[in-house]
Amino acid sequence: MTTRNESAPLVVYGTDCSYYTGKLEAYLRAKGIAYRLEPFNERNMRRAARHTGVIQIPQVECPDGSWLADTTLILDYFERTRPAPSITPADPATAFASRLIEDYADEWLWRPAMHYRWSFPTTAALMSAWLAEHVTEQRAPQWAKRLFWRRRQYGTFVKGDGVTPATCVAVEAAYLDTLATLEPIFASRPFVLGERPTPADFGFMAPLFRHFFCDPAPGRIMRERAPGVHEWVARVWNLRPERVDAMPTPERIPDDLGRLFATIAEVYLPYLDANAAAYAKGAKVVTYDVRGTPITEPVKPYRVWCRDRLRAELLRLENAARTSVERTLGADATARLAQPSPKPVENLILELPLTAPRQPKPVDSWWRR
Ligand SMILES: N[C@@H](CCC(=O)N[C@@H](CS)C(=O)NCC(=O)O)C(=O)O
Repeated sequence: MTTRNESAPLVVYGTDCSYYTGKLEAYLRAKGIAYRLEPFNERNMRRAARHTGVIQIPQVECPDGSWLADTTLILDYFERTRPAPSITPADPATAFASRLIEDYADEWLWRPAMHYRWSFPTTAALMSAWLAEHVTEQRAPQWAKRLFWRRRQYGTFVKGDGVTPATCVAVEAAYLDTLATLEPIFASRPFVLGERPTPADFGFMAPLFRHFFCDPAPGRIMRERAPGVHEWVARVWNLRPERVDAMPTPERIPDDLGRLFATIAEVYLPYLDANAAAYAKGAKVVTYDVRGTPITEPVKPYRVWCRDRLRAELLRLENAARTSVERTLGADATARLAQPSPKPVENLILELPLTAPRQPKPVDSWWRR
């Protein structure tokens, strides 16, 4: 019989160049939750998928044998089960704003993060060599592994996700606008919503840390244009629970976030609506407009679920909190988000922690079979 040491560290399957692994690690460090990073490979990904039903990183194996997946759900789970020090604002409107920003930041900036990693030849050469070296299981020469990674990542997440010569400027603008939006905010306070980190900071850590800060091409742009954002990445990575505990929690949505909420209201939420409508029609791709640029990309069932989660949180707000959100996001955008998606997506991850094996055919990170 094996005994399980429940105070042992979590095992996080991931890599230290990964977007969502970086977000999760930053959060676990801030909370003081011990973990060990275990490089992913085909074998442990297959094993994780048997428990969680998804093929993606990071995935977490807990000391008691249960499993966690999806960084948004994992943050929620630990905010419930290990609340101190809390990163969830007590004020409901501010908490909602932090979750909306988290979702926007880690979903919408995925494409520019992949574009800056895989479309720029020296960065792509470096990162494909890194992956070829670290994902050791495949028995193939290094050059073939490098080629595999370069083609796979570019094909799936750049070209295959709507980056073309016609959309490239709009995709890059998402990164450059993020820097221009955040730089003045970090000149006046340490975190997105105030003096203490919230889910908004960890959502932004996904693209801004492992890709935009660490990768050569976008890293140079960050250092030149937004040294305050560069400093914020290190600040979030350097959080410790004792320090977080002493930080005052934000009590209201700051009124200088207009540019960020305008992008969410004018670009991200209309995209989520278009994705949900295309999903309801059974379409494989969706075309929508980003400030004058049409973008076509695969329909993502996962993001229908993201939309419906945000909607459920919005509907739970009482009148005063709902009014604060309307003031920040605009009445029209708030009313649109309050509408149900035409066809909801079955919740594939369910409640964490996961304790029973899942369906035999796992989904990918966008919940496609
Ligand atoms: N919603 C998931 C997304 C996880 C995700 O997309 N991870 C990426 C790597 S950072 C991945 O595994 N992509 C799938 C692939 O490369 O096939 C989360 O928050 O954990």
